[in-house]
Amino acid sequence: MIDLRSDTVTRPDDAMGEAARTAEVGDDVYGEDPTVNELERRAAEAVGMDAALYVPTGTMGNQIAARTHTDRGDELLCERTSHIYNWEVGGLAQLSGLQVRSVDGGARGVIDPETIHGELVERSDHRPGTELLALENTHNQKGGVAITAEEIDAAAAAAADHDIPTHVDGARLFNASVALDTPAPRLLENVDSVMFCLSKGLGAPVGSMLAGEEGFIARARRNRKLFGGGMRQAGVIAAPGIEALGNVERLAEDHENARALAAGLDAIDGLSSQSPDTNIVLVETRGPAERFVERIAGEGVRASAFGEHTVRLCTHWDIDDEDVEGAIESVERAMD
Ligand code: TLP
Repeated sequence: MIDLRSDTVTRPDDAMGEAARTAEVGDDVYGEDPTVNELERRAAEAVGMDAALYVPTGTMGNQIAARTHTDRGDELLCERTSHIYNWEVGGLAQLSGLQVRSVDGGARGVIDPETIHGELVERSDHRPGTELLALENTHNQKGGVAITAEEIDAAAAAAADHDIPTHVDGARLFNASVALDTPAPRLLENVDSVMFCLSKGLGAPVGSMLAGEEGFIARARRNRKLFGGGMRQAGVIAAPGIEALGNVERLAEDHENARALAAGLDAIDGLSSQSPDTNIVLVETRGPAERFVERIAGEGVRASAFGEHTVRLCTHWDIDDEDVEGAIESVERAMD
């Protein structure tokens, strides 16, 4: 089976297993797990922020960020197809009492500064007040689009004009960084917080990081406990996370494989696919996406239906160029 449903399906390698087995641990709720502390230090450095917090999932990282930046009843502005709004079980409403104002970010999923100026709501006796702008990089649902530093700067500057902070859902931030050849700290120069996942292209079995300035992370740490994410001897899972931070450059292979996959699928009658920026390939199918996913599963390829006629395939750490060739051949057979 060639599993292209997500880059979350990867298995840890021997180095990660060994790191987990030999990790020095302590109680992280007391701040005493040296491995978690080391991961938090290195993660903050990797994104050019003051401090970082280890969280079990990307979803929790995003939700803690939203909770920490806002008060109940506030509004959060985000792109219409963003993960934080569409795929996190309505957590913004359920966990933080937020109302979402979603706007169209076009083909790339970027909110332009004019839209931000026009959509932000000033707090009054009648209106909630927008208190957070959330961006996503890479943009998952738009097909792993790598948002440039200039695009992020422009959006964050528009929000900052209204004293509103910007959070980046950077589940795949390092994919953007590698694709654009822009260091992650530069991509985040003008934003207030970022979440990135160790458990996607970087290959760790579990874990994500939330980073920002010192005071923000201190408040976020309290909210992590509130959301049930205070872990104990978490060094066992943080140690593979430290290994994962060393896998950034390898992401270029996933991007190359994704481009080859998209080209191969686009050449098949009844399918179309554009060359991706990073590791996410979107394929438009003539028939229903669900049916296409079933048919290719019968030929040994797993993918995710992402819309009525859209299917997502992700390349990742367990997929090499032979798997890509094999996947294209299997899809060809399924389409016969
Ligand atoms: N996304 C998953 C699915 O939920 C769609 C995937 O397979 O891509 N932000 C973005 C942009 C994400 O794509 C994801 C995961 C998350 C946040 C949440 O991360 P986890 O799964 O660790 O909670």
